[in-house]
Amino acid sequence: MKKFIIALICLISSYAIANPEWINGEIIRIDLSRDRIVLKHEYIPSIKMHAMTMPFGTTKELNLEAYRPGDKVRFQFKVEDGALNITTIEKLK
Ligand SMILES: [Cu+2]
Repeated sequence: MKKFIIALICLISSYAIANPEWINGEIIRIDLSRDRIVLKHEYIPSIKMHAMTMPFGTTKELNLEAYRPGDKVRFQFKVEDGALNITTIEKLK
């Protein structure tokens, strides 16, 4: 039983590392020319950041042309050089 629990904990923690959390937000502004998006995001547990409106870095691969201000989205991000950069984004229905 103890072995099983340890295996389970390892599984859960590796899952958390391989699968970054999804954060819900709303698009406020999109700045394609500067690869930047301003999002109103909910609380982010992993970095204990309270809900706020702030800019995130983006890449061309995210195809942000398909998004408009006011869209409700969920996204994943990584912290690079103190900036939050979006790695995945998708619209919420
Ligand atoms: Cu923030």
